[in-house]
Amino acid sequence: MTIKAPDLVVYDSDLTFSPKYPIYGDGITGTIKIYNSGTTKANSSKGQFYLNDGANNKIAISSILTIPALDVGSKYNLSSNLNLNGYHGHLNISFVVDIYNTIKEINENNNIATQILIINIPPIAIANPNQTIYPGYRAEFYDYESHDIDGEITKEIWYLGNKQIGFGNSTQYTFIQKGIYYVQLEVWDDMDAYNTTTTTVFVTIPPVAEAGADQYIKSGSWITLDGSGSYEPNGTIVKWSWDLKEFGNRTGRQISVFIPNPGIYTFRLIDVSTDILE
Ligand SMILES: [Ca+2]
Ligand SMILES: [Ca+2]
Ligand SMILES: [Ca+2]
Repeated sequence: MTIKAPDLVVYDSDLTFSPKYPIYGDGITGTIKIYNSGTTKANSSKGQFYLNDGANNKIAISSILTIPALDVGSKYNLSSNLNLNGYHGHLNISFVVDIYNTIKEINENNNIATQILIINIPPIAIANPNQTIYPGYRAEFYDYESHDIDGEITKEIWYLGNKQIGFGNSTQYTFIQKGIYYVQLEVWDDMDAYNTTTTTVFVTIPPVAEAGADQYIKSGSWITLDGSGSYEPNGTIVKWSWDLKEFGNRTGRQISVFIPNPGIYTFRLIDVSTDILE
């Protein structure tokens, strides 16, 4: 004797998600195919998507959805936004058809489909700090602290400009021309999500130190040293460092030194630095 009844059926393999490999924060749509494999028409019924948490609780992640009446042998594609805000990692998602059991079916045990959905958190790219070099010098780049909280960094790509690309944890590049260069680090995780960051290279002409002309003074008087003639092609000099031998080291654009005794004194302006050059 053939039982005359409908049979709503869903299959695990028909439960799909879009996007297929979502990253955290994406809107996610669930889709399920619902069949009537019974021998009579199925009346309209209700279905819902659930998240099965680790403690065996079913958390509703869609509204209650209406499935229209289905003729024998027909199927219905049902899609819904899934409310998965705050969840990530491997998620066990189910769809249940005829949730209120308003339809008496040939088989009541084939009304749930389950799939694993993985929501990936993208990696964070962190490169070395900005740096300043002179033309013709080599800048070095490091993947300082890039990380992926739910997986691993699997690939690092450096975009150095001029179509030059580097790979791996560190790379280097020689900059010939002065200018400002933006080097991009792109890091990928084991779920094929990526993140980028930029580190800047300032390629600057070195400042020129000018200590001023030789001076002749009487012993027992003050001499003024003036570094004002120093210049910096790309910026402003903010620090002047003097080596005054037995009179010590001093800093300042203009400094005065008391010379007690006759003699020849060589004072050197050993370094000038700008607001951009460390
Ligand atoms: Ca069924
Ligand atoms: Ca039922
Ligand atoms: Ca990840």
